Amino acid sequence: MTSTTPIKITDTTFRDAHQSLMATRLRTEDMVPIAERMNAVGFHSMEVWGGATFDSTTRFLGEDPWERLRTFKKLIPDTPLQMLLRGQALVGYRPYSDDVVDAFVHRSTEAGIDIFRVFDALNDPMNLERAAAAVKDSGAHLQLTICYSVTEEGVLGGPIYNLDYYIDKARELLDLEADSICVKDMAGLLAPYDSFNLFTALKEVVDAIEAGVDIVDACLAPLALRTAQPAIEPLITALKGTDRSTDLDLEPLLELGDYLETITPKYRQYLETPKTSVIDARVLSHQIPGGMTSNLISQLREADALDKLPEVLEEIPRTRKDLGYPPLVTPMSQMVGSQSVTNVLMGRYATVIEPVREYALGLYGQPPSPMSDEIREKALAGGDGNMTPIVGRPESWDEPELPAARAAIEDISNDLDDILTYALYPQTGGKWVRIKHGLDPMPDDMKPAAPQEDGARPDAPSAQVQATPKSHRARAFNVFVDGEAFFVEVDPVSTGPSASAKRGIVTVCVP
Ligand code: 3PY
Repeated sequence: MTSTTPIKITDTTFRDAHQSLMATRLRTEDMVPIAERMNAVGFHSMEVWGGATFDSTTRFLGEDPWERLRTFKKLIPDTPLQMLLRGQALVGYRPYSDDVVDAFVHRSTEAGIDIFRVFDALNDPMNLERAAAAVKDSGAHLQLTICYSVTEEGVLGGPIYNLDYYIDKARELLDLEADSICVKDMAGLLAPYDSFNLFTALKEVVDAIEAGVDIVDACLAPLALRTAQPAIEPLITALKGTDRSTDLDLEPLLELGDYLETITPKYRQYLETPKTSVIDARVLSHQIPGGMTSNLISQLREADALDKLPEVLEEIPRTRKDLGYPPLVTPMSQMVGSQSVTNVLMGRYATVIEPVREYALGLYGQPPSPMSDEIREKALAGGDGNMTPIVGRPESWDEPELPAARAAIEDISNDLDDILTYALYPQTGGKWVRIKHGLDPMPDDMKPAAPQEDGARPDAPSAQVQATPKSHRARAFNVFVDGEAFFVEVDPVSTGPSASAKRGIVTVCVP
């Protein structure tokens, strides 16, 4: 059968796949070798930038995010490049001023972005407006996003996340002149029949533009599934011979997958999972998207309380309810996760974290359902006295932030790339700008590791061994290296989202 309406694929391998599966640690040097072949596949688009990649490159990888994007543009000239933009929060965790939003969007377009997928964690159009206008102004494709969420029932419907809610949202996005609309199902919650009903209803509203499910996100098999996206390869096979067949060849994709298999051992510490199952059916109740898991685990680990993870997973739906059922996506996922951890460790709302206070003040927009009065009062009671909630656009967004950023690094650089990096992340971005311009050395832990079978860093001054402590909170181990016994006291090495410490295995370096 010839395909009359082929499904198009947005490949996420270079962005959301590794963000979801390996804490956004995939380095440019490991993507470059296949970039030209990815360009030749025939994807509708490739999501290669945005989300957490900006933060991760500057904070952990010692890479310039702008240079990464320009490199991709050179190697991938024929496939539209796509980025994920968090509305007014851009690629950060708080809303920025309008001048930063405008400059960031225009600079991203110049550097190579063709399609901006713009979302807001609260689905509040106020947080999308400025970024949407900037994208239109820059001439790029504006893909506006509805974050898909459900309440405890786990299905489409009920008083908040029902069909009317999503149809209203779609209308709001059309008012913002969306070129296409994306339904973002961060944690894989959308059930098949709900999906059918949702897209049938949306189709009626958005018939002026591309209707129905035309494009799906997927990624190459080695970085697929678990907390990442579905794999492209079985999708192609499953649709073969139907009128939605993709027109993509399987063979080149298999070769690209073979390449990824050769580099993934370097990232083993992020990929390792304490569970055998690739399916986490509990996601239907805790609703935690992939990227949030790593944050939770590192926060608990820092507090030496990894054993509290099950309690935190139970607390998250309660905290989310208190805050008015925000969809769990950045930055709300971080906010709900951090407040839940605080609630478990210190007692419920004994401490209200600053972002929750700002949220209660209305600085993040309006929640889908009202926040609990009791929690709002608690949040506002602990502030600086100026605690009257605002409705509508915060005035602070009108106050330019770029001049201060420009002034802060004027002795180092006057390149807009660097000014924006600093404006978004004054601490970690600022540190990176100093490293980039040779004022500070590149820290060892930012340097790339060369490929090795066992995933160990070749430059590590020590042997790497595995030791099994008596409890996962243990700090002292008996370990054997080449048959010789050592007694060591260590902190578990950060293992990213996979938290191998949960099953009591840590990797230690023995001097
Ligand atoms: C991000 O905001 O980085 C996301 O990937 C949200 O899904």
